[in-house]
Amino acid sequence: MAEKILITSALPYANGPLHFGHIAGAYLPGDCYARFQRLMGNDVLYICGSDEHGVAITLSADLAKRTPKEHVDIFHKINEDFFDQLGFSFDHYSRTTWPGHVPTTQEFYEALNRKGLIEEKTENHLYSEQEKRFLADRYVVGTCPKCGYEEARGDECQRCASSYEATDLKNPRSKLTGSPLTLKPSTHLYLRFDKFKDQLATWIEKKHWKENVIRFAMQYINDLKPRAITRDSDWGVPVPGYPNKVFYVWFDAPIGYVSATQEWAEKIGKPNRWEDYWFDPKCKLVHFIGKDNIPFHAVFFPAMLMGQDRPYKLPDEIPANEFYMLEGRQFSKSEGWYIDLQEFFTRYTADQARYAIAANAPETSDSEFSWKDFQMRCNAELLGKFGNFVNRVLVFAKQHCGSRVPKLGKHNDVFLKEMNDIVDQAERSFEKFHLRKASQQLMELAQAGNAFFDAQKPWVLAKDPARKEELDTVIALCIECIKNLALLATPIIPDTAQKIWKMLGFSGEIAKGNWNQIHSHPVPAGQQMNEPVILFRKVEDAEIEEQIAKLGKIVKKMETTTSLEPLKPQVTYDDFTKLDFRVAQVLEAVKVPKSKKLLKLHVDLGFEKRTIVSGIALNYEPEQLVGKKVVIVANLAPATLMGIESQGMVLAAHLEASLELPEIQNLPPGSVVS
Ligand code: B3M
Ligand code: ZN
Repeated sequence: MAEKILITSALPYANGPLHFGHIAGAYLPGDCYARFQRLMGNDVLYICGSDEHGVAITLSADLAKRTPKEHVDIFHKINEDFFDQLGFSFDHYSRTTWPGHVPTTQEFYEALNRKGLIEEKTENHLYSEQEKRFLADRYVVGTCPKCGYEEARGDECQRCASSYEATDLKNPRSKLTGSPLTLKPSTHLYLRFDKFKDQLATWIEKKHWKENVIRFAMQYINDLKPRAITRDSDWGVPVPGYPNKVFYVWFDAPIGYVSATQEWAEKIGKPNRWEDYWFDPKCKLVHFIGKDNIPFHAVFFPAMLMGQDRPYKLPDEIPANEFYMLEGRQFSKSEGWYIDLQEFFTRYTADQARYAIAANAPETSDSEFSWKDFQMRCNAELLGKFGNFVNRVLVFAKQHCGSRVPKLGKHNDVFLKEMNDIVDQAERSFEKFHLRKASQQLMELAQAGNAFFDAQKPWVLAKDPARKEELDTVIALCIECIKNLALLATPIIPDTAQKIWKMLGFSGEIAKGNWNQIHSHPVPAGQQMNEPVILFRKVEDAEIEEQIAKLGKIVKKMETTTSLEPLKPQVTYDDFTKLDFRVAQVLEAVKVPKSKKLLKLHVDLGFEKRTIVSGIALNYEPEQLVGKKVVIVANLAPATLMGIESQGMVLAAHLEASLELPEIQNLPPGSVVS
């Protein structure tokens, strides 16, 4: 029986162009899954759209001297085009500024309100007279109430690591304009998330989600508090009865999944059809997201759904992926560390990008796009294994069989069985969101085909007319392999799969076919095949070197143009020699609970081991650090950070949000650095 599956990918902010870093986490895995489930004959609805509200958007629009609406119109279009260029198969790509999103968001709120889950509170918030607005914590700087550091952030001091309310900062200022901030009372609506604690815990207990999703969600569930769902702004969904207030973007954005489905239903002329997905307990709801969105999808949105009086369904699966970097650093257009996608698509195809990203998807740990890896995936795998097999078989079949599919004669089942096993394994990989593995299995199948072709030596068989049946059988089996390759390729590299389908002599679209049917029905003997075409072009060393060099240049340019910190006052040599810098090897690294920026490191100094708390968690994952030899200040008086005594300080280079640790390659721990 066909299953009903509602698939969503996180709604990207229409606040800048998307890049491969986004695609690898919440998008490509969602598209491949949707394409796979359609092949399985299921009733799939794949929904996405732009997230167009929130302060970040109003601020960027201001900076760009545009209205928020002009701003989101630009990026909605750019991002939608980008998805098209990559061959995405959304059934609908909506936006949270479409008019129908307003009543749906307001109804969600009204239902929660009717149940007594909304509460009003008046508190002081930081206000900028100059900017005429209240500022969110992350747009505030000031003097740390604990250590007096003057550039402390709104929520956490980067010098002493204490956390506080932004209203506790002394001399608070706007991070963007430097304007002074004052305290001004404002009334906000709070959603009583705390009341959902037990219901959420019982619900999540039965889920077999990735370990990190459950762990992360449970941390939030254990600590649920009422949260403000309104903001003072005129950009967003208006709050009924509260002029000048809009809903907080994370309140309206997930409701965007529902309103996008409603818009889709209107578009197909069946306005109630959205209910068949959202109100059907048997429909499977799958949210593809990046790991930073876990609490919203596994805790807050489910609570909002539980608090409705219509029978909304709760998410069944939340495949959350890790981060995807570019050559070891986060993608950042403002810092020049990015790929110019317009240029990319003049040189490379969507399928090359899709395969390279899928084969290296950040499923269990962070991964990255590197130009060398891209070249290897294109040349060694897509071209060398996959394209080459398809081409050599079809060219051979043209020469020796007049491009007609030969008859399968007597054979032992070894190769057929091997193929079937790989196809079955790939089916399970797609089913379980293991895209990376499915990509590997695609190459395994191509490799098996190559090995079979080589071992059977059809070119020898072709010389002996008495062995015609044997030859036909070998070619027929290779054509079966090509058909199965097209099948496995359909979710990942759909254009290539379609080209193969056509070369095999089929009309129509493979994407509209059925997995089991295609798999179990041999390509009919006698079918006339089409002229073989080359599937992939070789990516030359020179072009890759050019790309890598360009990356370096863009960054160098930006490094000299961004404002660097002014030099500190001069010190004497004696001052300098008071500091004892040493090489320390990281033995262990873990995140400090409740802190976004801190890692607790256990390091070896050669003569002793120490614990050091370091604010590098936004730039390094714990597992990246183990084994690294870094430089520390070894004679700094210990300081307690988040309750942990830090016995030293790790040196790091900073530029705006980027951070890099200098690394020692050869000298042992304990060596003096001076
Ligand atoms: N726009 C955040 C993000 O792109 C947010 C997702 C909304 S999903 C409902 O990371
Ligand atoms: Zn401080």
